[in-house]
Amino acid sequence: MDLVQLVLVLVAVLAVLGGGIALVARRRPPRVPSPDTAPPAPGVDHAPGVGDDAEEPTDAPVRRAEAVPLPETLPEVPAGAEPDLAAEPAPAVERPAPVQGRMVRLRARLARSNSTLGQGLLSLLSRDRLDEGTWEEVEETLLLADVGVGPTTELLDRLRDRVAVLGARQPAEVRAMLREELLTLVDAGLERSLAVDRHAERPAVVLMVGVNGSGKTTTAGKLARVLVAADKDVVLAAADTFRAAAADQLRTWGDQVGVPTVRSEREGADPASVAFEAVRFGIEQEADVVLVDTAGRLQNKVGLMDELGKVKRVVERHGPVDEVLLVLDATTGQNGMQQARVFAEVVDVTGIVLTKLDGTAKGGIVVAVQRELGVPVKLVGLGEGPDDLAPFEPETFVDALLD
Ligand SMILES: Nc1nc2c(ncn2[C@@H]2O[C@H](COP(=O)(O)OP(=O)(O)O)[C@@H](O)[C@H]2O)c(=O)[nH]1
Ligand SMILES: [Mg+2]
Repeated sequence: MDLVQLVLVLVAVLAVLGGGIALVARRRPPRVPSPDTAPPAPGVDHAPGVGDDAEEPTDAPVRRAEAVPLPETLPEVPAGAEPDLAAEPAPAVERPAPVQGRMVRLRARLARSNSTLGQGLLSLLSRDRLDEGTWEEVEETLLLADVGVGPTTELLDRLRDRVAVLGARQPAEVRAMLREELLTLVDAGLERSLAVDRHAERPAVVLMVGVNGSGKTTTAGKLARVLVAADKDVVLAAADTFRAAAADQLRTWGDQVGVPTVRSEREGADPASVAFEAVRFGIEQEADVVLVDTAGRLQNKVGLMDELGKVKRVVERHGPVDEVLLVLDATTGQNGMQQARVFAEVVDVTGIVLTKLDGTAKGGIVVAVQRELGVPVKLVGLGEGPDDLAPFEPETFVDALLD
């Protein structure tokens, strides 16, 4: 390398370095020292030294390790639990309507769909002559409304007896008699309140079960609103992990009323883990109620039994489940009854939610399913709207049938 080459290389190196420095200098925003406060600005008034802060003022709050609260004991996590759960409370945007008097307000929907049952019976029993043909029509009316064979026979016998005693049948008398008998059939004395009161150290836990499309997610969302209206702190758990859309659907309901939804970001995650984490989150947040939405695929009974059983068992590591609500589509008739039986074998159902009662003339299913499972109908779905869920009231139901 001769001298000329060496000089060229040196010039090139200097040019590159100089350019770089110029670039850095150009990128740095000009720091204008304020005239009245005049502490020396690092990098401007003197060259930066080791340990100098680049941009951050030294009095900026520093997050220290001891400021982060740690739990005393870490809760036991079940095998296979996923850590990738997200629970962010959303800002409350809606104040849902209170639940008092809701079934009365929605009564027109019951009456519309059930007119054949109540009105039909009323007109049959008001006929001048009650011959065998008429009694057969009464029976047919009850069976068509899905009241079920057992309860139908029972009611028929009682009505025959009472009509015989009644003699001349005044319309008001017939109506009163039918009202009384229908109330007996619906079992007005059953306890129908929901177990949604917080325990001393943990929230109440409600499990929603039922087949696909029965209305579980919708009902969980509507129920969250009912509870929020009653000033309860609610957590939703998206334990239907088959499709991400199912969790999105639940979260949309929660977001509307500022209720957090615990979900897994991963499709096909273990539903039991999501439910477990949700209850843990509910305990941490001192929530009143955790509503667990589950999947309802009924490919085979064994698979369903395994999954639902596991969800319940794992959640119960935190404490007993307070309510297991079986969500049934009222329009599915005998099929729905068959499903009810399967679910009742898998989990101890504590209450029934009959959805889509607004779209069916088969209100008799209320009677049939209660009889079959020995469990009360606690809630009824009367439409797709957010506040179209009502506590089941036997009197309102029967009156709606007869008016
Ligand atoms: N008309 C009517 N539709 C309902 C009612 N409850 C739920 N649905 C509809 O039923 C469909 C299935 O509901 P979804 O909650 O997704 O069922 P899931 O599969 O059991 O979670 C949705 O289109 C709901 O809007 C109800 O009480 N009345
Ligand atoms: Mg669902």
